[in-house]
Amino acid sequence: MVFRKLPGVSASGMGLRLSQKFVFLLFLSGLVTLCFGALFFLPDSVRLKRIFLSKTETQPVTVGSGSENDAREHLKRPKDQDHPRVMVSTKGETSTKLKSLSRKASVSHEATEERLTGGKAQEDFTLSRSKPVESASEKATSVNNQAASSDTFSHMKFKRCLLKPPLGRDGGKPSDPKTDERREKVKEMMKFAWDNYKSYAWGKNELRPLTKNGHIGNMFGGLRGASIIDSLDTLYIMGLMDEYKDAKEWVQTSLDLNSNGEASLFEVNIRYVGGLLSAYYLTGEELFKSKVMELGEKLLPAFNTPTGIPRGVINLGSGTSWSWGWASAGSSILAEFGTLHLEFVHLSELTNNPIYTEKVMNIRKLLNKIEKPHGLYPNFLSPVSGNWVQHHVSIGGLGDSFYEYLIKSYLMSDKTDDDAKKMYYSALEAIEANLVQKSPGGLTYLAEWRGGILDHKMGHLACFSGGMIGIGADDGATEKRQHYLDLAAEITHTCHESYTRSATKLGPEAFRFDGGAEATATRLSDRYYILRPEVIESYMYMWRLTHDPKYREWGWEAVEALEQHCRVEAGFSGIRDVYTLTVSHDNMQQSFFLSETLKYLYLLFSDDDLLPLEDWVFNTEAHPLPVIRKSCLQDEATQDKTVSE
Ligand code: DMJ
Repeated sequence: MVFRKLPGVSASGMGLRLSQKFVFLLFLSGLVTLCFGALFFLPDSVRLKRIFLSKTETQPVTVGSGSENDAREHLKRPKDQDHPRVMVSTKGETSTKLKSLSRKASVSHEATEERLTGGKAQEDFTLSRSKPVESASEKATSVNNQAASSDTFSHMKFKRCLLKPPLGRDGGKPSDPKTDERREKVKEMMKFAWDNYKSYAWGKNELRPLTKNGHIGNMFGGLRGASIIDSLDTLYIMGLMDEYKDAKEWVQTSLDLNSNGEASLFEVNIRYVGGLLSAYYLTGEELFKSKVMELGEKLLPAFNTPTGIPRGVINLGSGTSWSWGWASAGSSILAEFGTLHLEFVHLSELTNNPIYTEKVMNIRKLLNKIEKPHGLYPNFLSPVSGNWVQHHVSIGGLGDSFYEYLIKSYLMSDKTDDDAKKMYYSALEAIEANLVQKSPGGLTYLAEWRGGILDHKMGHLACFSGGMIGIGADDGATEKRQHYLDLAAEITHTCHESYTRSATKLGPEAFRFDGGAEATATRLSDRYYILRPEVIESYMYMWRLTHDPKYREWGWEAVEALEQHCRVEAGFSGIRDVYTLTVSHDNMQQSFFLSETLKYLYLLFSDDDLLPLEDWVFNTEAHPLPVIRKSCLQDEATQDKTVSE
């Protein structure tokens, strides 16, 4: 390199100046680095630090209602959406008083965990959102599922393992003309509900029958078409084939699983996963199988918690999960994390990937091990510490379908899942010892339990238990079988009473047995009916178990009441007060009306060979899932056995 000589400066002098400058620059840069580094030691509040070190990472966001009162109101409110027999409405636009979920920046997930591990499990109604960490096993899942999907489940073979044809000899058509006429009426109701949904709310989650538009709500994380997915199997078993084809085509062309919203893990599981699984098993359409496999995989990150107990809310796009803002101290809800088993076991069957079963077995293991007050399962559990957060026990909202899934897991396993069986019968014993009560008027009911104190209230949601105790009766201890059947009948009778004691002959959301009340709502806020199925569900099971004609009569009373008070020009609507004949409609046709209420009514008026209980178990949204006959499925010899369709 050639230096041009500056006038008056020797070559050596120029070299000296340059090295001085170099040293000076070096010193300067050292100083700057030192000052910048010192910023890290300043307290968070110092402005300089905030200017220079603005956060680039995602801030934890909390979602929840702003106060305990708001949250409690949320728990009670009548909804336009539902939740695990919780009155959690998730769905609510029916009451103008009600506040919807609001976001507020507050406690981070980490902070919540710290409190919990510190043993201070206080009531905290903020939602904590956690950034998901994709575990090695989850990373593997995605790959595994792809691999598993190529290992195809044989629908043909599955059908050969059924004991009877799913739709019976003649679609369950009853020979008695009166019953057949009633069944046709229920089918007409389904068609009416469906046609109106199709006309005014197609592709939305639910129909608003008064305003003749659609409702999306915030339960399904941006997924659409809840009424379509919930209706697939009902349309199919009713033989409404044009409608079923429209529904299937919508799934094919428009069911977009790449949504990025906040979903209830429970609701997506029971409605979407359950609905797609049933549609696949009943029809053998690969479309439903591939959709449900894709969706199942999106739910897995919800289990990334210290205990493996999933949180209630998940973002289906990012996999981020967090707890409901209204749930005590960032807890998970028994009826939510306890209502995954049936669907997840089937996901493992279809994908040939054990991960789904592992996830729910892990929940089972924890619940089996944990100490239970008086043998009861409280409704709130910390997904961080694995401890109960408070001692509220209910067979209605917040607890209900956990118990249902214990006995149904046993039945669905072809009676091989002995842990589920043991857990169910000991839970039932504890329920009988602590919650089952007899009113002064002789009605048997299930009270709620709050740290040892009984609340003499029974929710409409708890009325599913008549059917549950009924289907479990036969597998109980020999000396208890008749007793369980009697108990199931008594509870179903009480729930029927709650209907007959109202002006509309429909039952309230909750009824009480204190202050002189006998199966009636004493609070204004408990008087609504949102087209719920539970009472009719118990009629259906009790009919199948006893063939006592009163259950069909009771079902027919419900049909007449629905027709008279809930049918409006463009669909069916819930009502705000069952005790007045001047009805006020809530403008919501719930998707479970199509999947459950009308399906159970149709089954009630059908022969028992339509979806026979030897072969099928209904998930909590009334989606039929087949009993898994492992030995038959693995036995090559079954190839030769035939079952006519
Ligand atoms: C349905 O979504 C399910 O039955 C759930 O288990 C409870 N609530 C509704 C119906 O009331």
